[in-house]
Amino acid sequence: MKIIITFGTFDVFHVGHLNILRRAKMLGDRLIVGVSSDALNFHKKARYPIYEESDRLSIIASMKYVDEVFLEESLELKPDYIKQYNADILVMGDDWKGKFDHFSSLAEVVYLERTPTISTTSLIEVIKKRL
Ligand code: C2G
Repeated sequence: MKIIITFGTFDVFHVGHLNILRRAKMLGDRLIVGVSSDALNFHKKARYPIYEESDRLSIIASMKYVDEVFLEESLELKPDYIKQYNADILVMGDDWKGKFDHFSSLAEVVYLERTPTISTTSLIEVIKKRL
């Protein structure tokens, strides 16, 4: 049984999010997703997500590729989450390339290519322009 773990905010869910979850699941048997809390997001990006954490958790939990979700409360807790969920592989998009290499003694670290052109930020800009 190979366990995969990945993390993200997954705000304003889009096909780039779907693609990474699908490809992450293909690397193993069980996919666990840490969804960044609203507070963590504010800490990282100085703004709250559009969708609140309980909705983001529900959306991710409903994905057929996802076996379990939990709330990621702190970036510093990654090693604890990896151990807690017995993860064999940590998957992140390649915008994080190199940033998690130091966890390679705990789990294999794999960066998957991001889906080009789409992002939550660009979607918000497009929506704003159309208003
Ligand atoms: N992603 C992608 N392609 C896109 C946009 C996002 O593959 N066009 C991936 C990101 O690389 C990430 C995941 O989707 O692996 C979630 O993206 P975000 O919600 O932007 O996650 P982020 O805010 O970077 O949070 O602890 C780490 C953080 O929680 C990651």
